[in-house]
Amino acid sequence: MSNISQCDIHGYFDGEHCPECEDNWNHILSGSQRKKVSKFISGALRHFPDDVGLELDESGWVEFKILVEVAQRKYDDVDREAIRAIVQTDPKGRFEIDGNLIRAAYGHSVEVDLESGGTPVPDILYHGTAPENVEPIQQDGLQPMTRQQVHLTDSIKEAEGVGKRHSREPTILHVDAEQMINDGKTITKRGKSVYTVESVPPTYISQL
Ligand code: HQG
Repeated sequence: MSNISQCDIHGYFDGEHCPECEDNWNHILSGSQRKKVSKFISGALRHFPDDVGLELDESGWVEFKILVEVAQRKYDDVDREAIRAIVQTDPKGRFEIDGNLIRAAYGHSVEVDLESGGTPVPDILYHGTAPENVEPIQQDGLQPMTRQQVHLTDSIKEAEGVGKRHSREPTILHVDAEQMINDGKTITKRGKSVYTVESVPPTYISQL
């Protein structure tokens, strides 16, 4: 991940040079620290809130300032501004802010009730997985496994990236989202390019 900097005029940005103008910027966080802290706050909001003393409400929200305190217990040099910068520049839109509250946009294994529907969904979505999962997926469909939802994307490239977390040569599956919606299933956009759904029965899945 690249460093995060801040421009006095245009706000936080990736790298060292403001995309809008060439000057007036300050260093906020190194790429390596950004990655570590981002993983930690994602994990805290998605998987282990209890372990770090966070109490999420039923929709997954927690006060931003409490999340900052929790992150500071582990990384004593991060401050409110560093976390805000991580959240605002996240390439996948992993976090949502609402007033003084923050939550993970998707990816939860803890039970949360995120509101569903309401955003347009492309006709075809993609899912990258390990080749050895393809047979069981053709049998049982895509299941949430340890998470609350199945995660799909509108980008083949991103599906490849997701699949590479599971296998060096991932398989990309096509999901007929249009047909699923016509059949009454709810698919919801989360973050910038992730779409979640309760499950995907095999009939909607084909291989790229
Ligand atoms: C597989 C990341 C056998 C499924 C990504 C996947 C994503 C089955 C694995 C988000 C199966 C679960 C989630 C079945 C599904 N039989 N295997 N019936 N059904 N599987 O990590 O989708 O970068 O829980 O194919 O971008 O890989 O962290 O899900 O391989 O959006 O923000 O079971 O996490 O986002 O793996 O990734 P995961 P995922 P971040």
